[in-house]
Amino acid sequence: MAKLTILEYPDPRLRTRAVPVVAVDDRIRRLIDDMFETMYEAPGVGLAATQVNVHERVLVVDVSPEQDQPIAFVNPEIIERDGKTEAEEGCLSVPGIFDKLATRSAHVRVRALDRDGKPFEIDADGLLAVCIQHEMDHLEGRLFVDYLSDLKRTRIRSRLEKERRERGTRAASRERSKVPAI
Ligand code: GNR
Ligand code: NI
Repeated sequence: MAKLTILEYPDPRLRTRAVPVVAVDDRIRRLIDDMFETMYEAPGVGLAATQVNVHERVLVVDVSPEQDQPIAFVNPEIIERDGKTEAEEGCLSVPGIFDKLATRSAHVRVRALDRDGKPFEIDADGLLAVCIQHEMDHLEGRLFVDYLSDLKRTRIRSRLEKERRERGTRAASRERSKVPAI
């Protein structure tokens, strides 16, 4: 298993629309395992392949308190929606930013393939429903900040770019200090 690098907003690769998985083979099973490892280490309750720069329709979630109920979805489709819910959302690709969205369905029924390529359906509500919708947005190249006002999104983008610059400067000065003076 390997921990993968999570892309961060405003990385343009997060805007890629993922293509369907053609065959659930060992490559996809390895991707699923690596995505779970990356999600649990982050830690997060969900992860879409888009976030680790793989543009195929795979997502993983685990919203259980003990983080012991992993669910992997390949080629997921929402086949029923019901109700509306407002929930505070965050995203591993938009670190440190949380905001309330009013755009999610309260219940969804999802059809997908499991890690053996076998079709299954699941009824979700609460955090699981919100999380699945959040992950399916990633597969379309959409982020939760897209539902916020332009002003908020601009502020979030500036803040993350500034943090990234500061991180980069620290790494660069550490690197420079290793270079001998002569
Ligand atoms: O860890 C995560 N928490 C979360 C909380 C509320 C709504 C959605 C999420 S998903 C997020 C992990 C992530 O970025 N998945 O794409
Ligand atoms: Ni996310």
